[in-house]
Amino acid sequence: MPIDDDAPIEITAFDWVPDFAKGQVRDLRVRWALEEVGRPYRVRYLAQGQQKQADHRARQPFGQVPTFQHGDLTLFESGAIVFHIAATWPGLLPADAAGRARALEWMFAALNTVEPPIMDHAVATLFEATEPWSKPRLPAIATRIKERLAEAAARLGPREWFDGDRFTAGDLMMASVLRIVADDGLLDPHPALVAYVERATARPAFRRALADQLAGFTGAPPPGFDAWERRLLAARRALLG
Ligand SMILES: N[C@@H](CCC(=O)N[C@@H](CS)C(=O)NCC(=O)O)C(=O)O
Repeated sequence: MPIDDDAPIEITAFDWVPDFAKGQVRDLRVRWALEEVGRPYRVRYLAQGQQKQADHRARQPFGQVPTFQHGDLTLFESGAIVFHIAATWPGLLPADAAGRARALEWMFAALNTVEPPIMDHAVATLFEATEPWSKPRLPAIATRIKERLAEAAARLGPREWFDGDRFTAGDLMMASVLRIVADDGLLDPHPALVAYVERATARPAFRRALADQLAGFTGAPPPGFDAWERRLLAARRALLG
């Protein structure tokens, strides 16, 4: 069935997350892409826990956000959603087939090569920071991140964007993934990556997307959250020295 490009767009996002996750929830990538291509959207906000209920699982089988609804099309997976946005409206993909393929290549590189060790780091130093297996895992994770970042920096070289002088959906994903560890100082050995993330996140579309995500956190934490967060953050501090 053809998609009506002008059909309304609705995404899902959380109405509350812990402070450490604010500005990192993956609906930001979708908001950013929509801002880049100039498409308005509305947001269906979920309270914590609602993502696991049947009506949301009908949209997202893994019980997560984001999802994206555009006319009759419902999508999950931020990468697939950003690609759909980039393929539907101009602004995030070059016009030539080779350039489009390379943008897709960088989207996969971000999600499938660079993000996994970065997420392992987040899991070990945050979500599973209190678990006994996290500390022994850290050196191996750190080595893999170091390797990936050095390789990414080597490829970026003096380029403005990964495929040259044009920002694409590939950069949107690479910058989204790299900025996860920017505040931990892991990019600091590579000033080119630091500058790349700064360049990407200075884009007006990113600033609007981030402001809108942050403005959407109007909900309340689940009961018992404070004690849980205090335990996690203390364990994180102990792990990271
Ligand atoms: N690969 C998925 C990952 C989605 C994901 O990890 N979503 C997180 C927020 S960033 C979530 O909904 N977590 C809550 C949960 O798993 O219950 C995507 O890129 O869309």
